Amino acid sequence: MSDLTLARRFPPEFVFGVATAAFQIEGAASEDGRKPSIWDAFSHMPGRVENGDTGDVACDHYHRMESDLDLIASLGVDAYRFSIAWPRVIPEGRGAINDKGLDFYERLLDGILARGLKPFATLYHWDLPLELQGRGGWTSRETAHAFAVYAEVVAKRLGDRLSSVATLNEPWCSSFLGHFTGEHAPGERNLSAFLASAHTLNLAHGLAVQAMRAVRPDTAYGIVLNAKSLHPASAGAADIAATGRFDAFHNGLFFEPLFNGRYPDGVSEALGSAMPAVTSEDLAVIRQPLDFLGINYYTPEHVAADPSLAYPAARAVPPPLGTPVTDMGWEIDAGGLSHLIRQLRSRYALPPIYITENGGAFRDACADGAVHDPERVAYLRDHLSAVADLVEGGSDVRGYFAWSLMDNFEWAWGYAKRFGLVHVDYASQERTIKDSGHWYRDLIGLRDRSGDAAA
Ligand code: IFM
Repeated sequence: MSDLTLARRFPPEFVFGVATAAFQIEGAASEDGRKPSIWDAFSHMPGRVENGDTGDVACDHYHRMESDLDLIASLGVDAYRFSIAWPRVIPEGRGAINDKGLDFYERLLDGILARGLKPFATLYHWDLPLELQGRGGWTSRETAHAFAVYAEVVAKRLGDRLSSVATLNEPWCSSFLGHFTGEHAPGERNLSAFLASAHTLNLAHGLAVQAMRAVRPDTAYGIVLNAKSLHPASAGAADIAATGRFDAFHNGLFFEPLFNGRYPDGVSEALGSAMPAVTSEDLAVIRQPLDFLGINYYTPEHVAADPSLAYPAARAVPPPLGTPVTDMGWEIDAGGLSHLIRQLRSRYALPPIYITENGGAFRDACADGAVHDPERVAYLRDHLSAVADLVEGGSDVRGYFAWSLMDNFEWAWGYAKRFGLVHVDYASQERTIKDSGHWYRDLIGLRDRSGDAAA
């Protein structure tokens, strides 16, 4: 299919954007009143992040915000998804508000709007104020209430400029990777802590939506989930049943309370003694009506039964040898995105969906002012084509954000993995638009904005 045909499969109002997150790009870790987050502490611990990388400087976006916004505008996108750093706004998580932090986001929003872009803000992309970690972090219900206060502060000061706010980005990562496998901050490895943090995050989301709606009822509120796109590793009954359990454990812990007001039966039965206390009031708070759901999709997973493991007695197995993968080792399969969205829509009454992240890490080399990244172009083309299939098939998918605007701090991988449409030379902070960035800009430019898109 030609790029012209692909571009014209999207309705004129479809939103094309690029995404980033505060900790991954901002740097300026201790400037203008910002205090440390759990990721500052974690990344400074030996052995936690590849190569000892930290977010101290990152892409220096805090100081280069205006030129980065020019860069975004030059890509021809409609929207910019970014996150607000809680430790800039309320440096200790609760208590004193830092006006200088809010000033930065006010300037950012003014810059976004001045360039005719739509701002899509996320309140929490993993940078919990470190002070709150000392009080139990996401395993403590106090943190949910502190988050609601932070959300209200943002709504009051920035709400007039915000059209769309997601509360949390990928709470599965904050809870599972942060509290169960320990790969992410705060690096805990404990089942009860994982389940408690998942519940606090769900509660924090609900309380924050309530708090922001009370201040700014007209803003669109939602949440961003990295739902797993799961397939049984074989047609055998054991693998099929294992996939169901795996799904409840990883996806159901978030989707069920958010959209059905309950935790999955299987999880509560199997892990009851490890589950936190959950009241019916909590469940009512969590199940707020939402204006949108953000879905981040990168790769599918194949699930096999493994009776040697604790519940869910299942594990993700690698794809067959020879399957194309990204530099993260993640299988490339655009079909996994359509499978996921169709499955979610068949299970839940969902609000309009945005694909809030999608993209690939590849080993890019910058030479003579150019970066040739044909694999990323192919990845984006295939996934956008899957999104077009969904839209044509009647799924209410309203936008797509490429992850990421530019190479950045890829969490436990530090700067070793590059997801950007724009290459960053971390020594000079020079930005170079990769071939994929040019391709994305050209595709967006080929859209039919007249309202009568050709087939
Ligand atoms: O870089 C991350 C992002 O912060 C959250 N979603 C997945 C991306 C790639 O790993």
